[in-house]
Amino acid sequence: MTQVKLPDPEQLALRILRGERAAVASGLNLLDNKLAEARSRSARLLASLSGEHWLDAGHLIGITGPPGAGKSSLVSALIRAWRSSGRSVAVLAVDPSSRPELGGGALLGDRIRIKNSSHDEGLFIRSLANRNQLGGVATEVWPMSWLLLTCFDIVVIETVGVGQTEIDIAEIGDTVCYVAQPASGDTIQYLKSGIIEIPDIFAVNKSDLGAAARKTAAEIARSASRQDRRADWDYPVCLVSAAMSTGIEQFRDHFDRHRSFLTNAGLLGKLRARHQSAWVVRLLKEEFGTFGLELAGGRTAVAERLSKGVLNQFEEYERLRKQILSRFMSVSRPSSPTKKEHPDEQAIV
Ligand SMILES: Nc1nc2c(ncn2[C@@H]2O[C@H](COP(=O)(O)OP(=O)(O)OP(=O)(O)O)[C@@H](O)[C@H]2O)c(=O)[nH]1
Ligand SMILES: [Mg+2]
Repeated sequence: MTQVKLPDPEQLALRILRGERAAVASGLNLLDNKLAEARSRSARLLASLSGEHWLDAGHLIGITGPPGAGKSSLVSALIRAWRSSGRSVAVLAVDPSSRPELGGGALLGDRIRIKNSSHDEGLFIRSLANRNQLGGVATEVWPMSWLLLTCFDIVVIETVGVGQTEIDIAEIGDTVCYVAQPASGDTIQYLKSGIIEIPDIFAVNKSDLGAAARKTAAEIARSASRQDRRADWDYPVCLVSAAMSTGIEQFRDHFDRHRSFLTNAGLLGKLRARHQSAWVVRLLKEEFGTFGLELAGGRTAVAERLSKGVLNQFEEYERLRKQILSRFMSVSRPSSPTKKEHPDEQAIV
């Protein structure tokens, strides 16, 4: 097996901050690499990229919704609107790898790419197979989004909503948008579930279908207004058509409005800090289970430590990870040295 040479993290960070495409791609590869050496380099890379500005740089947007609702088409339309106002955009398209209806064809990211110029320097698209068996968003997506936030104005994560995905995306994005399919069972299910509490913006795509789209928009507006949520945000429901390019500018403006709302209310930094903690806790739990988390002091203690202004959560994660591993070793270490001579006995412990 050929060994891939891992990049020097500090040098790579400098190149990423200069906006070099190849460096961004190689940074994402590093973050996606699970080998021990890659992980420690990832933490160094993110440490070099981080700083106070992390808490208010760019805009991280999650777009979710049922299969085929038109998420990729809408992202393409939004990209054109953002690019025409001079803003740079990065997209992470999370592909549910096990979807047979895709027939092994184009990855979601490729579909977006086809509709936009692949030679545009202000646009970066990466497809990511979702390896999370439980249908949620894989934990790599979060640090990847953060890397992209250091060099793009807007970072979009597109995922197919399957319950857990929406919950996960709400722990990543500054703004979450749900794209509904007119007159679909998925949307009705969605309205009945508690998940409707998550999105900040709703879009009913395919408004060119007429009455069905209008009816769905009215149903969503009714359900959304019944939710006991923030009184100071209006949870807009937009009727849009990616195919006909209608309603796109107003739709784009709601994203800006939501970001301004978060900043003006002093919520953006707090939200991101909370998302950082949630990510560390989730990753530790995924890797070591509840027992591992207990060895690090328990969920509440970890979240509390992280909320005390520790800026680089990635280094904090590595530190906690080492702490858990060393505690694991001391818990599982046999108390009597003679046990070493009886491997069968140790197996029982
Ligand atoms: N009539 C109509 N069709 C649309 C519109 N937008 C997208 N579509 C069609 O809907 C289908 C799905 O579009 P996508 O953009 O791939 O939808 P998606 O939600 O990203 O789909 P997945 O990522 O596969 O879940 C395609 O056949 C599009 O051509 C629209 O505004 N009107
Ligand atoms: Mg798509």
